[in-house]
Amino acid sequence: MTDRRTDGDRHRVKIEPYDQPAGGWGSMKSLLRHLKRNGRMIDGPAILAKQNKPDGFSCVSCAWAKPAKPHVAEFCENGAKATLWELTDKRTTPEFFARHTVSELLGWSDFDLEAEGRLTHPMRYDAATDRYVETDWQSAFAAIGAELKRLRAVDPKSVVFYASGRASLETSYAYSLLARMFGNNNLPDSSNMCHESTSVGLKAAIGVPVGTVLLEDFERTDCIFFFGQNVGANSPRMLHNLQEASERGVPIVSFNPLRERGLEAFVNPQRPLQLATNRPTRISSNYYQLRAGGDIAAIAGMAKALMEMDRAEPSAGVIDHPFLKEHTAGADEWLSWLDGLDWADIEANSALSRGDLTEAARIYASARSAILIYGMGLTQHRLGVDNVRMIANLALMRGNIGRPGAGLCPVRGHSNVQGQRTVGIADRPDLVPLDRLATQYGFEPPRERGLDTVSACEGVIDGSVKAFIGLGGNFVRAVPDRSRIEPAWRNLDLSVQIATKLNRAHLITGRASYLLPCLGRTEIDRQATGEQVVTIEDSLTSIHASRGQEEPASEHLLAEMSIVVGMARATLEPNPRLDWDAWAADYGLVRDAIEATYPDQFADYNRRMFTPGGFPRPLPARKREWDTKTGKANFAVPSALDASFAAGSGDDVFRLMTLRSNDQFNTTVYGYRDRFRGIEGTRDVVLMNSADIAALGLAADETIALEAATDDGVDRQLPGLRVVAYDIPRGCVGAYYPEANVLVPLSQRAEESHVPAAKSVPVRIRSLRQH
Ligand SMILES: Nc1nc2c(c(=O)[nH]1)N[C@H]1C(S)=C(S)[C@@H](COP(=O)(O)OP(=O)(O)OC[C@H]3O[C@@H](n4cnc5c(=O)[nH]c(N)nc54)[C@H](O)[C@@H]3O)O[C@H]1N2
Ligand SMILES: Nc1nc2c(c(=O)[nH]1)N[C@H]1C(S)=C(S)[C@@H](COP(=O)(O)OP(=O)(O)OC[C@H]3O[C@@H](n4cnc5c(=O)[nH]c(N)nc54)[C@H](O)[C@@H]3O)O[C@H]1N2
Ligand SMILES: [Mo]
Repeated sequence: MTDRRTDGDRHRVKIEPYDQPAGGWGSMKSLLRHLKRNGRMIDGPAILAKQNKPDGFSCVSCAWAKPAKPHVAEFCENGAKATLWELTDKRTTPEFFARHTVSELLGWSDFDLEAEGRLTHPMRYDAATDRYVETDWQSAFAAIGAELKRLRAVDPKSVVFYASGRASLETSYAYSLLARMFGNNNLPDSSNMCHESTSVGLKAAIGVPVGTVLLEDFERTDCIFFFGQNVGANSPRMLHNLQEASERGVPIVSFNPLRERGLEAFVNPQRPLQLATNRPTRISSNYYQLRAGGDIAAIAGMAKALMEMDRAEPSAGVIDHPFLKEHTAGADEWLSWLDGLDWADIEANSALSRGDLTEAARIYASARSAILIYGMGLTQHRLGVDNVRMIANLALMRGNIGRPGAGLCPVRGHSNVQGQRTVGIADRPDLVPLDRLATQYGFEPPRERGLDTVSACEGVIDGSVKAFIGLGGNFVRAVPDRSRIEPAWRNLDLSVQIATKLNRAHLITGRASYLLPCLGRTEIDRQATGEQVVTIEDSLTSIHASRGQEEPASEHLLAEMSIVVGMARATLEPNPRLDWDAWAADYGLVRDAIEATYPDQFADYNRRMFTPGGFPRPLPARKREWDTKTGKANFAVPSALDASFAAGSGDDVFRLMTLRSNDQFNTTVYGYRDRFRGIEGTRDVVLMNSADIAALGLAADETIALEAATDDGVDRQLPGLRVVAYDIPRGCVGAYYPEANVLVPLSQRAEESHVPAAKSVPVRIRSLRQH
């Protein structure tokens, strides 16, 4: 993709190792740069002070928990970037669209598209001029409603209702009802590309599809493990919890192919003394650079070492046998599987030594309670679900679930992605109380499984999907196999995108396309009954109220709820039991409806949502009650030691990890400074081990192409990448997401959960030099 203009960050490429801690002065400088760029030097700091406060708004960046007693500034560098990016003073107006054809905009970078600022008017694509043109809300809803009614009469399963993980619980609940009343469970969400492996794996293992720790567990734990989660860039507020733990002497053990700065050292910008002296707190006490896809083997090695220690000293209680007996099923099979494992296989598949894994096991065995944290490094693999089950196995061996200071902690992505599932955005009908919805609203909900993200993509390609509604997100850019999906997308009868900023997905148009601009969460949401509050669920299952603080970016914006209601009213027949307009006017009524559908989860919702720190949803696993088929917590033996697709391929096949920089939120690129990795001014790089660079006869800084090593007749190439020598295990390479998505085949997804296997894509390196 070419760049329209040279962003201030981009003209000078600088690649050199970064030795500064996460946080500290680097984050202060970055904050200032983003205040300035978004025109918020004067009022920005006051706005940010409201972030993640009981009377303020919940951060629009990650889903990390908000404490009951917040810090003076309860935000991080990246949360501030997300807020300022939403509150920018720049606008993408109808005049902008008059100046640029859609074909021209397709040549712009992700950064440049969003940097134009907030969308201001509802727009309709006009094929004759190849431009988006202004429309009004009524005409937009009428046209969308007419098209949806037509499609429903032919096949109600031909429409997809995607959600990207930000919209509030109230809007998400209404949106999932719209889909079900329309006639399908086609409710894919970003979670399908993300923590679906968790939803499937943890439900089967411990009976809840989510993690089990609360914030207070961080204050009581004796040990923390990190598997494939990059805290410094993706959930930086957690660094405060880690700093406190580290200062108590708690070991923090990380398994990651890359040495991520935030997992190593942190200077808290909110501690003036630490900031002044720049003397960092160590985060990880032990760091194991395993091979991508090597976690099953690594955890198996730790578990085997635990078993050996337990046998050597049966009275030491290394394995919690009473817990295994009372609470678990499958322990015998698990232990005998471990018994049969060969250390040589474990070492080969993890690229870690027996000594390292035994050391990690010792740390784990010495801790009374442990928290096991993980992220995309586990979920985005062929055996992503087995990865998650392995983490659960490890926890179960020492009874580390359902007691203080212990538990599983998947770190969710979008700020309300977990909550969207809680209130019904799910392609799997077994996750939703359909019978209750049937009585509450007097309709027959569809019972057939709907489309998840990958199957929705396949439906677009094979033509069975005719229309797509996107409640936020950048679908076409975030999914795999762009080169196959983009052309197929143009055959859709209808593409509707509800968004705050322009992105590439909006430029891949269907026969009819609408771009509907909405309020962001930071903005005041005024409705007929007054200013509205919304709620979201954080990564630790706590529900919070969030109140917008700023004047909307344009008077023509509608709240996401109003847009969903507008589409519902234009599409569905009136229902005496559901007054959509009343919902749009008063979100308290929607919360009453949610409480009626989920009485145990949301008891006394309208009052409790203001609880400082949020109110936790009740989770049986926290009380050691196991809502599984066996009524116990289940061990599971994995189907292989290698989680990757690249297994068994030739020597020239590398495992590509697609990575987030410290200067992006998913497809939103804030800038070109991946400070922690020392890569600035460009995203067009491939990180490689220097021995691999030498073995291939490449030169550092040489420009190469990556090509997918998948023999299915599809040509997948990413040219123009500069080779960067990097501390990464041999055989693994790294490149940035979403640029590298073109290399990920749709077919390479996690078994069971269908999460695209974005962390070990088999690729070959093609030199562009003339020989
Ligand atoms: N600022 C910012 N915050 C974000 C986001 C963002 O883009 N920017 N995105 C949000 C979203 S939607 C999500 S899902 C989360 C994502 O947050 P994370 O879960 O942290 O996801 P990634 O950054 O994709 O990758 C995580 C780590 O996995 C490591 N890794 C790769 N392969 C493997 C492997 O095989 N094994 C192990 N053990 N590690 C591996 C990588 O080196 C990387 O450090 O963050 C959320 N928060
Ligand atoms: N190769 C590879 N692919 C991946 C991943 C990876 O690690 N590697 N990660 C995957 C993961 S974890 C995820 S979650 C997905 C992300 O996929 P998506 O959720 O679809 O993408 P985002 O980039 O988060 O969406 C950004 C857009 O959301 C819109 N937006 C922002 N705020 C709001 C709002 O408040 N309301 C509305 N309606 N719109 C808003 C803006 O227009 C912005 O352009 O990508 C996945 N794809
Ligand atoms: Mo995500």
